Amino acid sequence: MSQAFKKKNMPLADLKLTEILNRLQNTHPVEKKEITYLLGLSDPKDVYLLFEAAQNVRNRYFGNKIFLYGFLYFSTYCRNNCRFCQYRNSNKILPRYRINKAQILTTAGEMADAGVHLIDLTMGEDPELYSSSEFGFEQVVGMIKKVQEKTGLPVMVSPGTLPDEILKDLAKVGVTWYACYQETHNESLYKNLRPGQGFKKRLAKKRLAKNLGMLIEEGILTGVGETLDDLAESIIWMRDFCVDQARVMTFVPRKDTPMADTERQDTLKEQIIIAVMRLVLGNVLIPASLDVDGLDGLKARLTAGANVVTSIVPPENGLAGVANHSLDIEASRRSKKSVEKILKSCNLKSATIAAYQDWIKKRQSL
Ligand code: SAM
Ligand code: MD0
Ligand code: SF4
Repeated sequence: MSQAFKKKNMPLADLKLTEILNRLQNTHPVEKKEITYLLGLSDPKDVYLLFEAAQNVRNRYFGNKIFLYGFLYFSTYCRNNCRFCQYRNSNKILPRYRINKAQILTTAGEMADAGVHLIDLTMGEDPELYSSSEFGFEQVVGMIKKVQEKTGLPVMVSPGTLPDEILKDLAKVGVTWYACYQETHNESLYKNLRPGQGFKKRLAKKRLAKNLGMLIEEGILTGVGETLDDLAESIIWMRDFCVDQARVMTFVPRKDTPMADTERQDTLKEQIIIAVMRLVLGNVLIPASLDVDGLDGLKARLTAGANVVTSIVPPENGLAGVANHSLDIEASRRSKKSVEKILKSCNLKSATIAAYQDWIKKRQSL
């Protein structure tokens, strides 16, 4: 059957979908209403075409190679009260921890020996940071520098909004990534999610970090009352800011928080957002986080076009996740070994460290 005949007889919606997917796969511009249309897909046949197109784009830039991030949550204390987060200051029930410099270095070394490509050093906005104790900022910058020296790996910091001077110190010691998630680019929804934290301030920290030469990861939540228009706005913001890594995580309602009774959204929406991010943003890193559904959720996110497995947490170190405090960690299901089994089943494999560092270098030279 000729192409023309096939096209002539295709239902309008299918014609529109394949036309948009073809245009996006050839990195042609796309309008916001088309992004919103893709985000709203629900027919399994259409969603399959969307994921197929996203995989084509991922494979074009990254082949079958996947990057792996070790996750080291070194302080779970926080001064803020994000309504979605179990680590919010007002939650006095959740046990908290700070791990000391020696243990951070040992754990980071173990992660590097296991073969991750990056160490993600994450913390709450720990009130101790503003003191001169071991967890004071100057100590933390020194610790981060030591992690880089000891592991020889790039480091991502996910510290929330730091004072400008500290961001400058981190850039000076060569920190590669700054991750600070806006959750949404709808300012009123943001204010509801992160009360008392400036919307513009959070954006400005990413801008400063970028100007200091750091790579930027932006992140959004889905299942927090956002609209398709909000999601499209966030993806357009990511494209225009030229983020280097773009993530979406399904909100996991946690007990003892104001959003505990929110109904948990199906993971399919996160998959669709990953795929649309891949098509609109192209050659960026897109995480498949183990933190939302654990190892069982990995294949679905890779099928949608993700190319980084994040939140790899070694067992027996007393370390926690964020959305899920302990899911799959002590069962070693968030280990590199367990992840590589899933990669193999998807005809994917972990990249070499050299390939990851090469991607970083190229990105930094843009
Ligand atoms: N305290 C730092 C901050 O807020 O930027 C870093 C901690 S962690 C990386 C923060 C991120 O985890 C949030 O920006 C949010 O995207 C995600 N997160 C927190 N709680 C979550 C939950 N219950 N479900 C899904 N994602 C969550
Ligand atoms: C993850 N639990 O990758 C981690 C965390 C912070 N940079 C990342 C949200 O899912
Ligand atoms: Fe604190 Fe970050 Fe959790 Fe907000 S998301 S309460 S800033 S740890």
